[in-house]
Amino acid sequence: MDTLTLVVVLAVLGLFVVVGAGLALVGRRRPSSGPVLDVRAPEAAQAPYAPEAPPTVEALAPVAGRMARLRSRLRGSQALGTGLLGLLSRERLDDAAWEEVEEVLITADVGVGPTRELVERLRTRVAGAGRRDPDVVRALLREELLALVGPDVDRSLRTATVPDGADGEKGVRPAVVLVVGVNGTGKTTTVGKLARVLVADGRTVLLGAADTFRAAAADQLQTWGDRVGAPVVRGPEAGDSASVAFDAVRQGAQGGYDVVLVDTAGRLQNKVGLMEELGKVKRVIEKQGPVDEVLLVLDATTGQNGLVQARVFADVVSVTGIVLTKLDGTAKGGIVLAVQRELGVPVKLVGLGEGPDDLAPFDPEVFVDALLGD
Ligand SMILES: Nc1nc2c(ncn2[C@@H]2O[C@H](COP(=O)(O)OP(=O)(O)OP(=O)(O)O)[C@@H](O)[C@H]2O)c(=O)[nH]1
Ligand SMILES: [Mg+2]
Repeated sequence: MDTLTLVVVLAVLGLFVVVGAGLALVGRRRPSSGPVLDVRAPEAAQAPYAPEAPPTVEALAPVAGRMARLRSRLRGSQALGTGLLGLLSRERLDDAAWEEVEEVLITADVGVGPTRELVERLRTRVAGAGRRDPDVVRALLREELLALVGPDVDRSLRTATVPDGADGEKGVRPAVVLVVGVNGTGKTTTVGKLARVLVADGRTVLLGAADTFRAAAADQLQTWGDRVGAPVVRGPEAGDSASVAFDAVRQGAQGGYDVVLVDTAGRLQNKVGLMEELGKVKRVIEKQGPVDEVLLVLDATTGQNGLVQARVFADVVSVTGIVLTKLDGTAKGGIVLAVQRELGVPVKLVGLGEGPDDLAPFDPEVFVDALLGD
């Protein structure tokens, strides 16, 4: 083989190597199975570590007129109104009939005192009216029930910031709301729902998880807070609930919040030690300033037992408003009347379901109309 042949052979071999390598490269880029779509977004493929995204804050339902919108949930309580209307429209309205009226009221948890008062007034007015056609009776009953509920009572929640004259400065401090009640009445749920109401109203809200008894309690509150963007002040598990409450109020003031809502642990009203502890929670908060609202949460389905609870709590923490929960699950709406009478404290909010927007400012007219099935 002369030199020229050798050069030609080497050149051809070189060409094969180059072409082969080129084809191999192309082959690797484009597999034989045809075009491939890379489903990974380029950023995802290269994204650096990112902490968990913050929870999405929910859109909130308007608060005004909420009880009217949720009125159908009061269907259970309608038995009271329709029962009364039926009795009052009877042909003969003798003593026995009036006793039945009393029975209906007592059975619906109206309570003995308010029942007597209502029956007396109705007797007088029915006698005075002369005629008893359904419209007249209904109008009378509506008026008297409404008078008993108290249409003009101030039911507003003190949740606006409060002028703070401390140290001669003209600042404001957050309104402080303490939520109390026996186990399972709906305290935490109410704090969560109320936070939504306030946030929807444009307030900034800080939550205090002063229920340090149950490990899950602070988490439950946190879930509510996250949904509306309200931070939660927590303490160590089984820690001192009064100090968590104190911290929450302090951080609320330092952070310039409008409202601090403090959730507390459920406790039985007959457990003296626990009730004393609740008194301490309030006193410790008051070292920084007054508590503006003490909301007692009562489960409407527990009836007269709720009144016993109410009395004891009122003695320990001087309640300023009642939240009557689970009114959607009872035929005994009369508890509204009884508890106000018992404590001389208005029902300010009612729970009408388990949904996040099922807490409504109490509206006496809507309530009485719902009782009468209007
Ligand atoms: N149907 C109905 N259920 C309610 C209402 N309010 C609260 N609940 C339910 O009652 C149950 C207890 O509610 P919580 O808020 O955990 O009660 P709590 O008072 O904080 O309980 P403890 O912290 O254990 O004392 C939950 O299942 C709530 O969904 C209401 O207005 N209607
Ligand atoms: Mg709770």
